[in-house]
Amino acid sequence: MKNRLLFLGPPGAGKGTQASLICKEQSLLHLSTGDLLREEVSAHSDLGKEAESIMNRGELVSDEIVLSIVEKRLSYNKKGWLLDGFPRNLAQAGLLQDLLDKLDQPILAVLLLDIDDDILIKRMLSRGRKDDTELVIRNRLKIYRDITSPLVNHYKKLGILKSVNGSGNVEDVNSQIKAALIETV
Ligand code: B4P
Repeated sequence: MKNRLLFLGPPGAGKGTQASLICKEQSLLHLSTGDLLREEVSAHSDLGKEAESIMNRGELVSDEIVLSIVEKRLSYNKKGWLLDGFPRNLAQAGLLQDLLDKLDQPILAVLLLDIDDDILIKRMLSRGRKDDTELVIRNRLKIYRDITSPLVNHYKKLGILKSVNGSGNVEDVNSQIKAALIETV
C-alpha cells in the first residue's frame, strides 16, 4: 500500500477517524494538524494562544503556524506518513510541495472523503467539541467549500486523487479506503 498519503474532505467527514486506523495498520506517522493545534492550545503555548480563538470561530489558522508544526515532524520521518487536514488551501499545498521536493518525499496518493452536509452536521453536533456548535460548523463548511475544495481539482490534475464515499459506517469506509489505496492511482 502507498505510504505517503494525504486525506482531504469537509470537516467531520471522518478524516481523523480513518487516518488513525490506516496509520495503526500500516505503521505510518499520523500528522493531524487539527490534533497538533489542539495540543498546543491545551499546553497554553504561545502558538496555542494565537490559534485558539481562530479555531473556536471555525476559521483557518495562519499558513505559517501550520507549516511550522508540520515541517519539523516530516523532516525526521523515514517509514511513511499520512497528512490529515493539511493542506487546507492552495497556498499550503504550494508550501507543502516545496517542503516535500526538498525532502525528496513526493505524495503518492490523495484520498478524498466525500459526504453530504446533513450527515456531517449530525456527526459533529453529536461529537460536541468546542468548535462543534451549529453556527461554527456552518462557517467551517463554508470555508471548506470556498477555500479548501479547490484542492480537489489541484490533486485531480496531478493524477493522484482517489475519492471514497464517507457516509457508511467506520468499517465500510475503512474497507473502501484500503481498496482505493491498493489500486494504482
Ligand atoms: P480538524 O481537527 O481537521 O477537524 P475536522 O475537519 O472537524 O474533523 P475530521 O474530518 O477529522 O472528522 P472526525 O474523524 O473527527 O480541524 C479543526 C480546526 O483546526 C479547523 O476548523 C481549523 O481551525 C484548524 N486547522 C486544522 N488544520 C488546519 C490547517 N491545515 N490550516 C489551518 N487551520 C487548520 O469525525 C467527526 C465525527 O464523526 C467524530 O465524532 C467521529 O466519531 C464521527 N465519525 C467519523 N466517521 C464516522 C462514520 N463512518 N460513521 C459515523 N460517525 C463517524
